Amino acid sequence: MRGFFYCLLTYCEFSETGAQVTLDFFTTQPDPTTPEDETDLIDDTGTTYHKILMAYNMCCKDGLVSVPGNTNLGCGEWDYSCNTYITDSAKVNSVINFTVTVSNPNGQEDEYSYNNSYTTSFGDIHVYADGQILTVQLKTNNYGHQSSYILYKDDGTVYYERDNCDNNTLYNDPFYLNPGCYKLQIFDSGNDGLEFWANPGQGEGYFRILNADSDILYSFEPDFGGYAIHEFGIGNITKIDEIAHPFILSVYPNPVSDHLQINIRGTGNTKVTARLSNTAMKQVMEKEWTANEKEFSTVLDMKDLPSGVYFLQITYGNHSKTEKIIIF
Ligand SMILES: [Ca+2]
Repeated sequence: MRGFFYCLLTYCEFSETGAQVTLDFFTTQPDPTTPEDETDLIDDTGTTYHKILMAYNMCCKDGLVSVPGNTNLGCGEWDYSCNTYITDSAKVNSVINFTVTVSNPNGQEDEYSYNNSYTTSFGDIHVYADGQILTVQLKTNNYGHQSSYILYKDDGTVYYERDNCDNNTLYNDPFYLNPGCYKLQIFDSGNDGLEFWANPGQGEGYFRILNADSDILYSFEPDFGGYAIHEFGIGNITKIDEIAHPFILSVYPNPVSDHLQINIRGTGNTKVTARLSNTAMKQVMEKEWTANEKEFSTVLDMKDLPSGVYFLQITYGNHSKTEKIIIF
């Protein structure tokens, strides 16, 4: 049901003692500059305010309305004044806190210690096992041109993009992703998602992630408005040495018909291996070089390979990255 339950999760933790504390609660609806509510917390040495989790629940002013020919219900006008804050301690486990504390600033004793700590909260993300092909599946509705999606790598660069979609078409895009963090974002230029109760004329669609056995690992809510985001990790996403010793890889053009240019920037003096596999994970090419300098470039000849999707794994010293390559 579209927008029936907008909620804001706010996590607060207080351990300081001192003066009375006033908390202003903000939501993104309807006006983020105006506090939705205020609560005075009286701080005394005997009281610790701990793990207060609030959700803001809007009321439907007009009552639920039904749309002829559609079983879904919606609200004609929202009432933002109901100010119903609920606490749900069961949700605390889904929230992870990251706290930064400043100590001994400039090598001196701090004159004002009350602002030395800041806590922010974030939700856990999906982590999928590495070493498997994940398929991003998009089924468009009657307005295929409104749908597009982008798979981003953790550095914000675009790993893959699909747009110019046809109507009522099923797209299956396989990815063999290296361990790391990714963001999958779907867009709808009509701002009414793949499905919306008030626009039954656009038909139905879906957007999801499947494994090699066609099991659904993740499914986007099709009523997502203008866009929806799924952030996820592959494999061991806390592998520190991958972050500490990266190498920069660029591979182009992609799609490629004959010559694939590979450029690497790293530490030099290491072995470089290129392994090319098809979507059945059968290796069709392996090459090896030595990078003597920090900049390394080479060209792979692809023109004798059948057209299709391939995965190019570049190993640089102890680290590797995989790029999806399309040969046409
Ligand atoms: Ca749409």
